[in-house]
Amino acid sequence: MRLRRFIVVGAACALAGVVTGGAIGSRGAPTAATTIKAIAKPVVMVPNRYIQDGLRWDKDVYTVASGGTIRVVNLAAGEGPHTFTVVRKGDRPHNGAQAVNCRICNVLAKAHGADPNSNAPPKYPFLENGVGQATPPSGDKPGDSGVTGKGKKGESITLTVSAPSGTKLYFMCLIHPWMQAELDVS
Ligand SMILES: [Cu+2]
Repeated sequence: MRLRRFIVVGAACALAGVVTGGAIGSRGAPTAATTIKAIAKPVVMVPNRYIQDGLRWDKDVYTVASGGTIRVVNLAAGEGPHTFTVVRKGDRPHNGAQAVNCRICNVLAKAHGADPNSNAPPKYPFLENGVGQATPPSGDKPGDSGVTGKGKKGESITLTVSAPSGTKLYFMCLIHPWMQAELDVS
């Protein structure tokens, strides 16, 4: 996971986000199988001001039935893989400084066994409650995480969501900390 690079890009994007404001998401119908797409909107640049990264999740809020599955697809491979990582609501970066040095990202990237100076895949592709493992976690709480792959377009991971109905899971990408969205379990 390319820590060195994403920190720089993240800083630019987070600052730009403050300027432009955020979009309000729409809620979809609850389903047993939900697809979450990492997509890339065009990069925006204002000379001598900022460059704004267009990486994002395709929605702000997703829904899935308890016991259903989510499939996380990398349709934005220009900046490598992404992670689907459940975090505590308050652990998400909310400003540029927090995105530049994303505390929870550093902790969980380390748990994944990522080398910050390498593009190599992390030692553990998944985390269950913050502990590295080879197989997908049951998605129900902070620290459940998965890397979409090696950074090729179309790669995906699938997790079963075991959280009970009514749970709100807040997730983000550890590599691009502004990629944040919500998964409502119905
Ligand atoms: Cu990402």
